[in-house]
Amino acid sequence: MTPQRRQTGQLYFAQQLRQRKSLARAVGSKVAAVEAVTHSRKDFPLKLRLITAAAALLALAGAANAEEHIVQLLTKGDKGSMVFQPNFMKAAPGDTVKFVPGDKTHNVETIQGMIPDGAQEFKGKVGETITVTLTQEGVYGVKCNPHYGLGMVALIVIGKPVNLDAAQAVKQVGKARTVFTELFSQVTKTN
Ligand SMILES: [Cu+2]
Repeated sequence: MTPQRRQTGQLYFAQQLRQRKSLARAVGSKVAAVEAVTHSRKDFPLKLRLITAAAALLALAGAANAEEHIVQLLTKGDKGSMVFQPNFMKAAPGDTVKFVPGDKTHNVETIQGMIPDGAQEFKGKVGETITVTLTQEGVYGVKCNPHYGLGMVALIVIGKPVNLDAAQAVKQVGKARTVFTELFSQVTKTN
């Protein structure tokens, strides 16, 4: 190895060390756990081990922070009939929401125009439990299709309500109009 290459190598490892130290500060003790796993595989090249450790850390950090929320779809709820319970929720990007029908008459689906740009629409079958991961910031308006006109709707706020105006501009059906008016007022009250 020429002196110059050795120096480059030393620089590389100094950089790696700095990166690992800042990563360690950011994620704390998880570094030790991940490194213990990757270092036990001696046949792994060092660079690959570092990359693997960084990827595992990111996955760990994401999984540790994401929460699962449960929403029931009920014929008779605490606050009346044909309801999502709860029908208003604030959550963080990356959180999951599990929609659980109390009986086989309800479904959940996104309402057109009531999800953030870049977010994916979702639609469960009647009686089906579905779990969705909401990553885009904004409000998500959902309905039970058979009971939409009876006001069976819900609003989920992920991070900042960036698409609030667009969602509020969507024309609603029957009792869903009054329910959404109340749900939107909770967004402005709590933000
Ligand atoms: Cu329903």
